[in-house]
Amino acid sequence: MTNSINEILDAELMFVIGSNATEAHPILGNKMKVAKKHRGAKLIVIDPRQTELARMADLWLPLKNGTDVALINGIMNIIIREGWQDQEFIDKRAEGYEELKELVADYTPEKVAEITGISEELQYEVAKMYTSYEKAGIFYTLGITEHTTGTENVMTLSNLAVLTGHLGKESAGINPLRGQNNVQGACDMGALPNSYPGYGSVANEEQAKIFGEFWNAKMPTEIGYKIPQMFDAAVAGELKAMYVMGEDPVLTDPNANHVKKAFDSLEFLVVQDLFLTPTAKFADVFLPASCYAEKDGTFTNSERRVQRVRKAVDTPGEARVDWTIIADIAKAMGITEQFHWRTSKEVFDEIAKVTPSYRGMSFARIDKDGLQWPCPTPEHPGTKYLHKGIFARGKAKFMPATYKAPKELPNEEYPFVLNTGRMLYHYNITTRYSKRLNDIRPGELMEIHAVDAEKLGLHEYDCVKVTSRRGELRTRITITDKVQPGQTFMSLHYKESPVNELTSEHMDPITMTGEYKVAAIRIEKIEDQPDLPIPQYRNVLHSVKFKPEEKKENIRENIF
Ligand SMILES: Nc1nc2c(c(=O)[nH]1)N[C@H]1C(S)=C(S)[C@@H](COP(=O)(O)OP(=O)(O)OC[C@H]3O[C@@H](n4cnc5c(=O)[nH]c(N)nc54)[C@H](O)[C@@H]3O)O[C@H]1N2
Ligand SMILES: Nc1nc2c(c(=O)[nH]1)N[C@H]1C(S)=C(S)[C@@H](COP(=O)(O)OP(=O)(O)OC[C@H]3O[C@@H](n4cnc5c(=O)[nH]c(N)nc54)[C@H](O)[C@@H]3O)O[C@H]1N2
Ligand SMILES: [Mo]
Repeated sequence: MTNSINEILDAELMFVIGSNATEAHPILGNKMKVAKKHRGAKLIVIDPRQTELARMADLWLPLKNGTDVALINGIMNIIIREGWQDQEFIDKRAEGYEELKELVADYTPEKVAEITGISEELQYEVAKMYTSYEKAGIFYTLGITEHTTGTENVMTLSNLAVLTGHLGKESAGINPLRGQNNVQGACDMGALPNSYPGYGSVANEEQAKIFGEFWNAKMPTEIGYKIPQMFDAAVAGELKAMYVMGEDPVLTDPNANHVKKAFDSLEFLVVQDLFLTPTAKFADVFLPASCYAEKDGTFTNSERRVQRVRKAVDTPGEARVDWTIIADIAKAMGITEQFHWRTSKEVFDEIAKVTPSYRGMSFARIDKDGLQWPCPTPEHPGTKYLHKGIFARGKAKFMPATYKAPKELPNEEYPFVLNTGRMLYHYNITTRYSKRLNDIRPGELMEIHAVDAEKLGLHEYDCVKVTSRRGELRTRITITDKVQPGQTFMSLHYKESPVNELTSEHMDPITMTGEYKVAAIRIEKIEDQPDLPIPQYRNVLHSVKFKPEEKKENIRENIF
């Protein structure tokens, strides 16, 4: 996030696109609700699904999946046509405006309405509302990134923010909401094939020299494989071994059949996890690890805040703290110069030493409230929001992008669009191991519109077989107007209805993120499947619908 979570409370306008924040980021989403309900903020939601925020929004744009570039280009076209851009900001702080202007001129309201399904009036209202407020922040998540045009989607949103000068100030900016508790920290640490801690490029000789001196080792300058490249290389017999830690790709990577084939092709697989996951079934060696409550260390959250994590309970059985496992394996491999840490504090001291944006941090300084990077010196107070006065590269560069349709569109054989994501009660594939949470929502319910349910002769909780070009699964359905006719939605949470058997092999060519949000599918009614559990109640955020035999207490009080 360029800005901080609490700045949401003072926002005048929230532009939420491809983000189901009240389910996927409930604390932050709650601040959005407070800003909207009690502090007069305006809310624009752009999402094909009618999320809770969409229902509260001043303007909700249920665009066709994967058409965001066209929509945002169209909104910029209107802004420029009406002269609502922030010309002073553009002149002072940006370059490439003429190219942007030229490109978006093609995105006339009529053309954009045709592509996106959003009326010309609604496009105009959004353009007007977003430019009518100073403190206007963009919030986006996977509805933007998990597409073949994910990179272009993000660039187009950045163009919009720069065009309107909604950057480098409080309660504004571009705010991608991070997924897992420490995904920001993992990236900051260089757990990526192309960067060192602090985002220096692996390919840069200068960086290789600096890190080589830190670690007294010769650093490679070759950029490594991204995850999908690893699977392809494994299938091709070019990659022989993998070490998978804290990830269950058999369930969570797209096109599961290809992933399983890749694991089958390896000569050696190590899995380090809390549970014997479906991926662990392919492993030659399983290393039992420790969860967040069993270890000391830090997590870095969405607003770049580095926070302490403290051990609360001992690890069970033979399980061990992750970094001690890695250090011992390194020693067993004969590495003697590095991995000498004795405590997690010593690990953090090394992090601060080698990561420029963390250099001013220590366990003592982050003890209570943490610190937001960049924090380059021991006196630096941390950084609440980015790009004040100057961008990292000097001037912001507009990156105009043309609209490209998703790779897989529905046809006669596969007439429905499948959109996938999450719901409040489960966390990716991990919370299914918790009996209490599993009891709340024990099985998948594919969302389908009443018009389509009727066509297929389906009733609430009926069982269906869902088929895509890559695989099939069984699930129960729920009939809801959260999705539009022709569209469906499933979560990634259930191994009994493993949605990534269906998702596509297409990906963003730059980030190699899968096109999780669009696949074409066919749905057929099948006889009742007793092994697929019927949930006791639906998502309470939308409607509380009890079956007659169930208790009629307030379900929220039961849960919390
Ligand atoms: N309760 C809960 N919270 C979680 C998680 C969880 O599993 N459960 N997982 C965490 C993780 S790892 C992540 S990454 C985040 C993800 O957080 P989110 O991205 O908010 O969650 P998703 O449900 O994947 O999808 C986001 C929204 O994008 C919309 N969308 C789909 N396609 C399009 C499109 O083409 N355009 C637009 N504009 N919108 C589209 C979907 O309809 C959906 O409402 O959540 C985190 N928080
Ligand atoms: N169809 C579809 N698929 C998706 C998505 C989607 O929207 N649609 N979203 C994608 C996204 S954004 C994400 S982030 C991925 C998530 O995919 P995964 O990362 O595979 O799922 P998680 O449930 O986050 O965690 C994976 C494993 O980490 C283990 N674990 C937890 N804590 C620790 C620890 O401290 N140490 C170790 N060693 N292990 C630990 C858990 O037991 C679990 O098995 O799924 C992706 N897959
Ligand atoms: Mo994620």
